Amino acid sequence: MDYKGAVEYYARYGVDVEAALERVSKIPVSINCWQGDDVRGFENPDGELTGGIQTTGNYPGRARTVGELRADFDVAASLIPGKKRINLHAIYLDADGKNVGRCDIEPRHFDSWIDWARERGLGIDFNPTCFSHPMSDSGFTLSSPDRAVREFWIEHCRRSRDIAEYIGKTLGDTVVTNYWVPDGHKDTPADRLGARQRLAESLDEVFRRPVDKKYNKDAVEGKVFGIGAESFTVGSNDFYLAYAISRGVLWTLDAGHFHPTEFISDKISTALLFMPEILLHVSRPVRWDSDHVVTFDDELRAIACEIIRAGADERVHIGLDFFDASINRVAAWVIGTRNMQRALLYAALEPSALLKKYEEEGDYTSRLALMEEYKTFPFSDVWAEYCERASVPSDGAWLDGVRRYEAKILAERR
Ligand code: RNT
Ligand code: ZN
Repeated sequence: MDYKGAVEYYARYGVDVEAALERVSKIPVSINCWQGDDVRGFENPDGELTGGIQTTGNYPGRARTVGELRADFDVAASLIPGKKRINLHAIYLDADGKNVGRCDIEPRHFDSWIDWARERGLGIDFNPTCFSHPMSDSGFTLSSPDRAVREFWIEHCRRSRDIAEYIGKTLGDTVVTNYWVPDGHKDTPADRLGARQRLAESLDEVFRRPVDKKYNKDAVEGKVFGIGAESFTVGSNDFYLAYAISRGVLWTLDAGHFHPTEFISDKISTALLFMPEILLHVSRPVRWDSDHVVTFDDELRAIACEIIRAGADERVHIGLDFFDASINRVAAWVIGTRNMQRALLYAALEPSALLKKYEEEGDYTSRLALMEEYKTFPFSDVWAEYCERASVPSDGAWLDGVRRYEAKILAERR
């Protein structure tokens, strides 16, 4: 089938393909900068990744400098359709090779990122980095029993928030700042309440200064466990759900931060009923919070469908969170982000009005029949059109571009 044929095909099910293309082209996807260099950043690139998260693999070509990371990102972005943002961590500062501490970071260390993003029409999102640092070696940051440790991380988070607001103001855009801390116990704790109370109090300190929500929105991310923190995570999902609702900040749902049969797609509708906005970390957990590259799987499509069906295009901020060091990292960005875009388009083309009608009528047979038939609608023709209009390859030919870049540039990085 060609595009025209596909438009007619979808129309028979009440789906306006042109409207779907238009809609999806406006939904930004925030691309995780940390896929480009295995979450190392430029503060101390030779340091160890800690905090209970891990990259595995030693594929050659990791970006080692700000310049390399940006060049790699440009190649990836040129192969991805749709609206893009870049998600930065505080450790990706540009300090001209100088060593700047976590509590010494300033807005100016991100000026070159702002210029770079502005030239490309990219939005920026931000994260304080509360791991990979001697002050987090105890396994605790904002919830540490040691006041000096807590104060150190409160200061780092405050500075990160100031930087985010500055980025938002300078770009005339809204930055979403996500707070994730690794705090947890390897073994059964004796005082869960105390730790959670300290975390809540520290976060309240971080958020004390009123911020202009036009320029910065804060989001808090919980999880189940991390490596070395298997028994207890201070910032559990429930903790942050309650915190987000009571403090009016965004709740972050990371697809890898739940038990293996628990899915974030099912949580989106609940969140939308009780809070104005949320942040997603779209990831792919394989047996654990492994942060595999996002694939076009059932859960990814379900996540996209929940956003689209709810009309929550502007209330759900989509961020990607994966880091795979075992494959070409530029390709990893392209694969994961194209899949997110692909899923959004797939969702926008769903004959949802008809499906909802069947459901209201109690006609579950028709609902199931159409849901299954929909899976093989001529989606690839519409996706190809979407890519062509965005001047990016519509099929796997994008890999040729990455391979050329690999041979010329990445292979030289030894
Ligand atoms: C860790 C969280 C967190 C990080 C990134 C690097 O489990 O998912 O979001 O992956 O901030
Ligand atoms: Zn995450």
